[in-house]
Amino acid sequence: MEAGLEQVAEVEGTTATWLKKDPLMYTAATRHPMILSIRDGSIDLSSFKRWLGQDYLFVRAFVPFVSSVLLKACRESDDNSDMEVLLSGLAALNDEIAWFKKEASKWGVVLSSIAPQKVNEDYCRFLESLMGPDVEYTVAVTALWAIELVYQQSFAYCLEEGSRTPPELAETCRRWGNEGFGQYCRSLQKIADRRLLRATNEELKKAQAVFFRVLEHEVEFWNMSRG
Ligand code: HMH
Repeated sequence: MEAGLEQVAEVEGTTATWLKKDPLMYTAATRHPMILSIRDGSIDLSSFKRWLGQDYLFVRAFVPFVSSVLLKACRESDDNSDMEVLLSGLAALNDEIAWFKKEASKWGVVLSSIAPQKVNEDYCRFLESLMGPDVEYTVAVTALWAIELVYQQSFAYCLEEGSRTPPELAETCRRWGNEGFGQYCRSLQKIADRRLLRATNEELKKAQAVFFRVLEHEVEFWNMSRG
């Protein structure tokens, strides 16, 4: 008998089955033309600067979201190492905010005068919708994993052998494409898979919908940045 997706979930994790379910959507988010243009060196620097300013605003909204996931872990998790994984993510965001400021000044981007674009606002509103106490830890941590995964996969691709990423963009790519960040994403994935294995059907459905919504928001965010 052929193995169904549920049986695969027990062996390699629920999240792996989602990645297989809609490979085109996953590729759209992680191999976006914006990323391809960084990788082949053809990127328009005005796109990069637009991305930088908008992503800074996104990350500021991302901090309270990650905090809310940490809070849920402290209250709901069955494994106390989750808290340490999430705390390390939050600590990295402290560095990240400082890095955005430094990078912005390098490129002459004035962060204080940037207004969020609608796509960014919509994504931030989506994050807010996942912060309430009504959203289960399993669903929230799945969203967090998906959000981080897209950046990790996208920027790591720009660092692979044969890529022609401009040297002045390499540091940006390393921020999310480095091995430590890859490890962080795998830790988040493990947490999500562990929780999903014991989730109710309703939670599973919600988590899956949230996963695919994240991919859509990420594609929109790249589209917006590319202009
Ligand atoms: C839009 N998605 C977006 N921005 C980010 N900084 C990340 C994901 C990863 O942290």
